[in-house]
Amino acid sequence: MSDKRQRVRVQGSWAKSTPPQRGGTHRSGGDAGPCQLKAGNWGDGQRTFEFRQPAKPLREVPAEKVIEHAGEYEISQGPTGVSRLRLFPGFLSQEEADWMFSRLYAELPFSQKTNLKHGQAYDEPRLTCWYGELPYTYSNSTLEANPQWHPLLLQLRTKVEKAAGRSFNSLLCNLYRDGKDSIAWHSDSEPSLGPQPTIASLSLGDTRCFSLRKQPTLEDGGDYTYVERLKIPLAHGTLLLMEGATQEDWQHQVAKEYHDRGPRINLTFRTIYPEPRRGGRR
Ligand SMILES: O=C(O)CCC(=O)C(=O)O
Repeated sequence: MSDKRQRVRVQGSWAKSTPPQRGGTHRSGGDAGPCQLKAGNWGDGQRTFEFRQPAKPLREVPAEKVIEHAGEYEISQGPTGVSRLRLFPGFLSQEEADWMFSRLYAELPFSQKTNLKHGQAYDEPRLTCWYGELPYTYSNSTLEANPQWHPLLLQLRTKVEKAAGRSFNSLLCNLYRDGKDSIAWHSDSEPSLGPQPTIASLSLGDTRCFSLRKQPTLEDGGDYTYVERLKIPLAHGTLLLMEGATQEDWQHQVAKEYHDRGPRINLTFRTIYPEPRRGGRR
């Protein structure tokens, strides 16, 4: 087993794990199954079975783990370094989170961003707005610089910087209007974010499930079947920090949900460095 697939080391605590998905244990190839009909017994009404070891060892699909308690979680360690999450449920009090959500929902200039993939334009399934001295390009489309921060966002930035122990010069705001809005698997690894970026993500409004999946090893060649998976319910007023190699070694998403969900605002504070303009890697 390579370094990247070492067991996760955790300083906080895992809340619980959900049962394996997609069928639990998988047999990865091999043409001799564990059971085979014995030749010569056809038609006599008494079939017997002979056990044979599978040609290849069985491989477990790791159970998805849930993180829901405050703490610091080293989710992996590898040649690229440690991937770390820090979770602060109740970072904002209920009362604070309530009035901040109402004001930001009413006052932020959310709009539809259109991206480009394989020459095809598509609308993101959510609304966004961007704050920062520099533009931000991802998915072959650019959010222009917007240095006029909303005063409430400046207040929140100071509070988030204190918790993170570092400063941020930019903010991507996402509005998920309902459960159908989402963000697909990606990592925040655009060159303008520099190496090993820290992303500070503050959630307001309805709870949505934030999922992470490990990048597959080279030998798995892009197959995510056996990768480690994590799930974090991001509730009103929760702050999540993604640090170290997290953007290099993991991807994240907020999937669509098919039951009622109210609106949710997610504020992701980042630091952007100047770079020649080109498309991101989402
Ligand atoms: O809404 C979230 O919690 C995640 C947002 C996100 O992944 C992003 O803006 O890159």
